[in-house]
Amino acid sequence: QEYTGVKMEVVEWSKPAKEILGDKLNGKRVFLVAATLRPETMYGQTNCFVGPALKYGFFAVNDTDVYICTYRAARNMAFQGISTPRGEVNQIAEVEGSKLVGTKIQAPFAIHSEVYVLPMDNVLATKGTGVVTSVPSDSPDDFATLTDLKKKPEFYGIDPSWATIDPVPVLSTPTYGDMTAPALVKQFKIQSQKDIKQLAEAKEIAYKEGFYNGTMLVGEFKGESVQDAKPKVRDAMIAAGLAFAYAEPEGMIISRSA
Ligand code: ZZB
Repeated sequence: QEYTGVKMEVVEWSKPAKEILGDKLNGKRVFLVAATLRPETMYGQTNCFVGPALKYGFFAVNDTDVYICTYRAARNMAFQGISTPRGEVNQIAEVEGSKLVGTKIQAPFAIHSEVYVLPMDNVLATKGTGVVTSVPSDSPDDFATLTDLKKKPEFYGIDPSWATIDPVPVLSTPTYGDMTAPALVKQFKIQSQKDIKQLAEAKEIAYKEGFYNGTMLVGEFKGESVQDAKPKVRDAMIAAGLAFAYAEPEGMIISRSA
């Protein structure tokens, strides 16, 4: 599975992360790294998700940069030569996802250029980097989770101001218009992020609709088909130093149609 690793630079730490980290990072640039299959939707990021109970490592990937992701992902990156020296994992700190919540980060290519890290129950430790960039216009999981957070901020332990950004139209499909995920969440009567079965079905449809029938509404490739724009957005992000190719080894892939 070929993902795009999206680098989201930390702008301001959450209080708990700041306390834990102290001066461990001395002047390094730190990025949360999200694995996405949909680089063309990055214009519509409204936040980023971590699993509150998952462990995240801080990995020095070279002399200047630190990536935050699961250990498993850091190991894959080391073997893919994304970090140097090749094959070596250099972990400098570890925190629980819940402590990263409330951290402000840069969202590459997004219309809202700075967004917050928020909690999502369904983040899998076994897929991607364990960091998920959230695009509620086109990802049913993201829309359902963001809606949960907006409804019950105290329950999820977040400041309501971290979840105020609404879905941003990114692409349009003939059947669902410019808000594919909200339309599917409604159609499947999805109540929350706990409706895992319906969410999996909605995701499959959102992927297919977007890919085969979608037209870009924003960005450099506005007016082009999603199929054409997808690799172009990815290449532009990589050229800008904001992303990299990240592959998930065979055999570790979790089936998409559960
Ligand atoms: C942004 C995005 C925008 C995504 C969208 C999807 C969609 P899949 O299809 O099951 O392989 N993701 C990545 N890592 C994880 C994880 N560890 N746990 C849970 N979700 C994860 O999943 C790939 C997609 O699932 C990735 O692409 C990421 O969200 C999320 F408009 O990135 B995506 C219809 C989907 N739309």
